[in-house]
Amino acid sequence: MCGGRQLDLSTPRVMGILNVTPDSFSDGGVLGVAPGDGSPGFSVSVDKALRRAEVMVADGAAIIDVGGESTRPGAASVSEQQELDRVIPVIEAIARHLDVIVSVDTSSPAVIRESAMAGAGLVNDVRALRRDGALAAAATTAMGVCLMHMRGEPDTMQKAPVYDEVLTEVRDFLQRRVAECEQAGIVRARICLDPGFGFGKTLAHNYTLLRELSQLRDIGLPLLVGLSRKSMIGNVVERQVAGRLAGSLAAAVLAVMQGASIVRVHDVAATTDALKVIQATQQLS
Ligand code: YH5
Repeated sequence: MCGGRQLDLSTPRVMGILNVTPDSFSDGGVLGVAPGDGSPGFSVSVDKALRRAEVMVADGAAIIDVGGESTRPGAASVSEQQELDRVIPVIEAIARHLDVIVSVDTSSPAVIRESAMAGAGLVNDVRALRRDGALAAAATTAMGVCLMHMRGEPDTMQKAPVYDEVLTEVRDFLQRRVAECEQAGIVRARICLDPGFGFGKTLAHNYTLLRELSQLRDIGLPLLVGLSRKSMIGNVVERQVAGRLAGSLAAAVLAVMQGASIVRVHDVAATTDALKVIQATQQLS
């Protein structure tokens, strides 16, 4: 499913988030170092990123999701070259040194192609390969793809989203994208699906989707969910980003209990423990 490698989804897996943006919401760009030569801009400390990935693998991550473009509303847009400069060295380092599947969080055809050559096994695209050339780029690789539902674009998506029935709309969208992928030559064994929590949805939409998540299993493909530290958790527990772990774990457990195969999280060790408790409960004796 994922490039040269097979991802075993017989038990749920943890995807660890590795942001390599200078303005990332959750880690404040702690991986960034000033270029130090007086040149403008930002360069990623590959070494720091690799060390952080190493800890996530030791903590139980099966996938490391490397992202160089912030999808936070209002975030600065990133040129393709900037995105390449940020993510490719990090992907190369992780693929070379760690026994883990590397995922690239991107919508850009060039980044998809270069990431595959650098050793990434999965494309995680919040735009579900809708950008010009992205579908064709992914098809020429052997990578897995995660197709996520998003209404609109990050800058505008939270402006009063309205759905007739959110689950039906998300399901129909994902099914259409799966059909497009298959037509482009991406076989179903390479595809996983994501309802896109927080992307063009109100709080009520997000909780409807979480409650009804099991219905997306009808499509017959593995489900990935990203709930970690999001506003839908923060709004309910009434805490800032740093205080959202317990709420995020509850949401991850609810998703996995409804059949989610992959959970995308910041807190790998804690989430791995939570999933182990689910697995122990489901083990027949
Ligand atoms: C996702 O759900 N999300 S980036 C705001 C936060 C905390 C976290 C307000 N990429 C997803 O993680 N890829 C992102 O606090 C994703 N699924 C997939 N497949 C947003 C994010 C976040 C935003």
